[in-house]
Amino acid sequence: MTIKTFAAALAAITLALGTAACSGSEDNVAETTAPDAPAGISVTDGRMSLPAVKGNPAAIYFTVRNVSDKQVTIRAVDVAGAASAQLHETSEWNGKMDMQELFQLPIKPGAEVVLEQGGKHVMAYDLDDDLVAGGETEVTLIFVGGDKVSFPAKLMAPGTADMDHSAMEGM
Ligand SMILES: [Cu+2]
Repeated sequence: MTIKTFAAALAAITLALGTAACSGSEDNVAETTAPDAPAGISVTDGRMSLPAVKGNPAAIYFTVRNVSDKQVTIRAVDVAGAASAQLHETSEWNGKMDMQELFQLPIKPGAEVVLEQGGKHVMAYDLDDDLVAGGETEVTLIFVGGDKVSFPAKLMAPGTADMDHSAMEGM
Protein backbone atom coordinates (compact mmCIF):
# COMPACT_ATOMS: atom_id res chain seq x y z
CA MET A 1 0.00 0.00 0.00
CA THR A 2 1.36 3.43 -0.85
CA ILE A 3 1.49 6.21 1.68
CA LYS A 4 -1.31 8.05 -0.15
CA THR A 5 -3.71 5.11 -0.18
CA PHE A 6 -2.77 4.38 3.39
CA ALA A 7 -3.60 7.94 4.37
CA ALA A 8 -7.01 7.55 2.72
CA ALA A 9 -7.58 4.22 4.45
CA LEU A 10 -6.47 5.70 7.74
CA ALA A 11 -8.90 8.60 7.35
CA ALA A 12 -11.71 6.11 6.78
CA ILE A 13 -10.67 4.07 9.81
CA THR A 14 -10.42 7.19 11.95
CA LEU A 15 -13.95 8.18 10.94
CA ALA A 16 -15.25 4.67 11.62
CA LEU A 17 -13.64 4.55 15.04
CA GLY A 18 -15.05 7.91 16.05
CA THR A 19 -14.60 8.89 19.66
CA ALA A 20 -14.22 5.35 21.00
CA ALA A 21 -10.61 5.12 19.89
CA CYS A 22 -9.80 8.57 21.25
CA SER A 23 -11.21 8.03 24.73
CA GLY A 24 -8.07 6.28 25.92
CA SER A 25 -10.18 3.55 27.48
CA GLU A 26 -8.32 0.31 28.06
CA ASP A 27 -11.45 -1.64 27.16
CA ASN A 28 -11.86 -0.56 23.54
CA VAL A 29 -9.48 -3.17 22.19
CA ALA A 30 -11.54 -4.52 19.30
CA GLU A 31 -11.94 -1.13 17.65
CA THR A 32 -8.20 -0.70 17.11
CA THR A 33 -7.63 -3.94 15.23
CA ALA A 34 -8.03 -4.70 11.54
CA PRO A 35 -10.56 -7.37 10.43
CA ASP A 36 -7.89 -10.03 10.00
CA ALA A 37 -6.19 -9.33 13.32
CA PRO A 38 -6.01 -12.15 15.86
CA ALA A 39 -8.78 -11.79 18.44
CA GLY A 40 -7.75 -9.80 21.48
CA ILE A 41 -4.62 -8.24 19.98
CA SER A 42 -4.27 -4.48 19.94
CA VAL A 43 -1.45 -2.08 19.20
CA THR A 44 -1.15 1.46 20.53
CA ASP A 45 1.35 4.32 20.58
CA GLY A 46 2.94 3.51 17.19
CA ARG A 47 5.75 5.88 16.23
CA MET A 48 8.74 5.88 13.92
CA SER A 49 11.92 7.71 14.83
CA LEU A 50 13.31 9.02 11.56
CA PRO A 51 17.10 8.80 11.08
CA ALA A 52 19.20 11.95 11.43
CA VAL A 53 21.30 10.80 8.48
CA LYS A 54 19.52 9.98 5.23
CA GLY A 55 19.97 6.32 4.30
CA ASN A 56 20.22 5.12 7.90
CA PRO A 57 17.45 2.92 9.32
CA ALA A 58 14.52 4.22 11.36
CA ALA A 59 13.42 2.75 14.69
CA ILE A 60 9.76 1.97 15.36
CA TYR A 61 8.22 1.75 18.82
CA PHE A 62 4.75 0.67 19.95
CA THR A 63 2.86 -1.24 22.63
CA VAL A 64 1.15 -4.53 21.78
CA ARG A 65 -1.41 -6.06 24.13
CA ASN A 66 -2.88 -9.56 24.16
CA VAL A 67 -6.21 -9.88 25.99
CA SER A 68 -6.97 -13.28 24.44
CA ASP A 69 -6.41 -16.59 26.24
CA LYS A 70 -3.81 -17.73 23.69
CA GLN A 71 -0.18 -16.81 23.19
CA VAL A 72 0.54 -15.07 19.90
CA THR A 73 3.98 -14.73 18.36
CA ILE A 74 5.12 -11.95 16.04
CA ARG A 75 7.41 -13.41 13.38
CA ALA A 76 7.78 -10.54 10.89
CA VAL A 77 7.05 -6.86 10.40
CA ASP A 78 6.17 -4.95 7.25
CA VAL A 79 6.54 -1.17 7.13
CA ALA A 80 4.93 0.90 4.36
CA GLY A 81 7.62 3.08 2.80
CA ALA A 82 10.52 0.89 3.92
CA ALA A 83 12.20 -1.80 1.81
CA SER A 84 12.53 -4.13 4.78
CA ALA A 85 12.09 -4.28 8.54
CA GLN A 86 13.38 -6.43 11.39
CA LEU A 87 12.49 -6.96 15.03
CA HIS A 88 15.46 -6.05 17.21
CA GLU A 89 16.38 -6.23 20.84
CA THR A 90 18.90 -3.92 22.46
CA SER A 91 21.05 -5.53 25.11
CA GLU A 92 24.30 -5.00 26.89
CA TRP A 93 27.14 -7.19 25.69
CA ASN A 94 30.67 -6.87 27.09
CA GLY A 95 29.65 -3.58 28.67
CA LYS A 96 28.49 -2.12 25.36
CA MET A 97 24.93 -1.61 24.13
CA ASP A 98 24.28 -3.66 21.04
CA MET A 99 21.32 -4.87 18.98
CA GLN A 100 20.38 -8.33 17.81
CA GLU A 101 17.68 -9.43 15.43
CA LEU A 102 14.75 -11.01 17.25
CA PHE A 103 13.31 -13.75 15.06
CA GLN A 104 10.17 -14.26 17.12
CA LEU A 105 8.43 -12.12 19.72
CA PRO A 106 5.89 -14.08 21.81
CA ILE A 107 3.12 -12.26 23.68
CA LYS A 108 1.56 -14.34 26.43
CA PRO A 109 -2.17 -14.27 27.24
CA GLY A 110 -2.92 -11.13 29.25
CA ALA A 111 0.51 -9.67 28.54
CA GLU A 112 1.57 -6.33 27.19
CA VAL A 113 4.90 -5.90 25.41
CA VAL A 114 6.35 -2.41 25.12
CA LEU A 115 8.77 -1.70 22.29
CA GLU A 116 10.77 1.35 23.29
CA GLN A 117 14.08 3.12 23.07
CA GLY A 118 16.82 0.99 24.60
CA GLY A 119 14.73 -2.19 24.43
CA LYS A 120 12.85 -4.11 21.80
CA HIS A 121 12.13 -2.19 18.62
CA VAL A 122 11.54 -2.58 14.91
CA MET A 123 14.21 -1.31 12.56
CA ALA A 124 13.08 -0.17 9.11
CA TYR A 125 15.57 0.00 6.24
CA ASP A 126 15.77 1.93 2.94
CA LEU A 127 13.10 4.48 3.68
CA ASP A 128 11.12 6.26 0.97
CA ASP A 129 11.82 9.99 0.68
CA ASP A 130 8.18 10.79 1.43
CA LEU A 131 8.47 9.55 5.01
CA VAL A 132 8.85 12.92 6.73
CA ALA A 133 8.29 14.13 10.29
CA GLY A 134 4.68 14.96 11.04
CA GLY A 135 3.34 12.27 8.71
CA GLU A 136 2.25 8.75 9.39
CA THR A 137 2.90 5.33 7.90
CA GLU A 138 1.40 1.87 8.26
CA VAL A 139 3.12 -0.90 10.17
CA THR A 140 1.92 -4.51 9.90
CA LEU A 141 2.79 -7.21 12.40
CA ILE A 142 2.71 -10.73 10.97
CA PHE A 143 2.05 -13.52 13.45
CA VAL A 144 2.96 -17.20 13.38
CA GLY A 145 -0.01 -18.83 11.66
CA GLY A 146 -0.49 -15.93 9.23
CA ASP A 147 -2.65 -13.47 11.19
CA LYS A 148 -1.75 -9.81 10.78
CA VAL A 149 -2.46 -6.56 12.54
CA SER A 150 -1.81 -3.13 11.03
CA PHE A 151 -1.50 0.13 12.89
CA PRO A 152 -0.40 3.70 12.16
CA ALA A 153 3.03 4.92 13.24
CA LYS A 154 3.58 8.66 13.66
CA LEU A 155 6.70 9.89 11.91
CA MET A 156 8.89 11.65 14.48
CA ALA A 157 11.81 13.99 13.83
CA PRO A 158 15.26 12.54 14.59
CA GLY A 159 16.04 12.53 18.29
CA THR A 160 12.45 12.97 19.48
CA ALA A 161 11.78 9.25 20.02
CA ASP A 162 15.20 8.05 19.17
CA MET A 163 18.18 5.91 20.03
CA ASP A 164 21.71 5.89 18.73
CA HIS A 165 21.76 3.87 15.52
CA SER A 166 25.46 4.27 14.81
CA ALA A 167 25.96 0.67 15.95
CA MET A 168 23.63 -0.50 13.17
CA GLU A 169 25.61 0.90 10.27
CA GLY A 170 26.78 -1.69 7.80
CA MET A 171 24.09 -4.17 8.77
CU1 LIG B 1 17.92 -2.02 15.91
